[in-house]
Amino acid sequence: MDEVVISRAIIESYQKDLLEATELDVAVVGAGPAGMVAAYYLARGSVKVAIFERKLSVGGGIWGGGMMFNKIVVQEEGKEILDEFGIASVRYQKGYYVANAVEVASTLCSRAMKAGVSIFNLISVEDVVIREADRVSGLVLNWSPVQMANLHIDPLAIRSRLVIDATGHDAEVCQLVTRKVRGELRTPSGKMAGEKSMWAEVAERETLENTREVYPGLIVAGMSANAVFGSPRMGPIFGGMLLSGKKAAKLAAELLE
Ligand code: 48H
Repeated sequence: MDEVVISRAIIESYQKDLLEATELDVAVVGAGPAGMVAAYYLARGSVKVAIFERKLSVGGGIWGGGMMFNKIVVQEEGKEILDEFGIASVRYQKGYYVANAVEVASTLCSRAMKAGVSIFNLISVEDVVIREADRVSGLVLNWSPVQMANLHIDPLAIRSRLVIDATGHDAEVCQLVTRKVRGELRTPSGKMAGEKSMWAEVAERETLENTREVYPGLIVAGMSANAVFGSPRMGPIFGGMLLSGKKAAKLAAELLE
């Protein structure tokens, strides 16, 4: 085996994937449950979709379950999505199902990739591209270690017909838009309302309602939807995240038509 051949194989293969991702139908920011589910359903509908994930690992907040007990809970509707992905869950009592966090994170990732999603880990979205009529039409990317080391290195950009902000509690893409782009988010105040304290029942319902196009070309999904619209957090129940991802995919597919 030749080290240089190994190196060339990696460089050429990665470069091909990244070049392919410079023109997308949908760019998803964040490989947590909402982002991976959204990307999975889009890819199954033959939409060209990639996920950009800041961290080394995908899965976002799934792995740690509740307070590091690596189990998550879903309700009846969430279980249907786990079933679709072939993820095992055990009925705890009526309306409450428990799944293994490691199985959830790894299977969502595996099924999304097999459906055709490209996942780029270790890449952070540091800005958006804006075009006519103040529409989000791409992402500005940099290596996460560049941000971590605070190096002054200019980013690169990709074009995308739609962007899904699935960045979790911080709703980073929406924050960028409110800070740097003209116009307002489609929230009552035009700004980000900020996430509220825990109330699982309301939070789960509202996550789904809040999954919308919040700015032309920008859909918000998962926990970031609640941060944008001022809804509560829900703790380690994940049905809302899965359902929000599925709704975001449906919305994106409709908007692409
Ligand atoms: C690239 C980025 C950037 C960026 C962030 O936090 P997540 O798991 O998000 P969701 O919405 O899919 O799921 C939320 C859930 O995990 C959770 O936190 C719950 C249910 N909390 C309830 C409660 O009460 O606390 O994943 C978001 C992903 C992460 O992997 C980030 O690293 C990534 O997005 N990310 N990737 N560029 N600018 N910002």
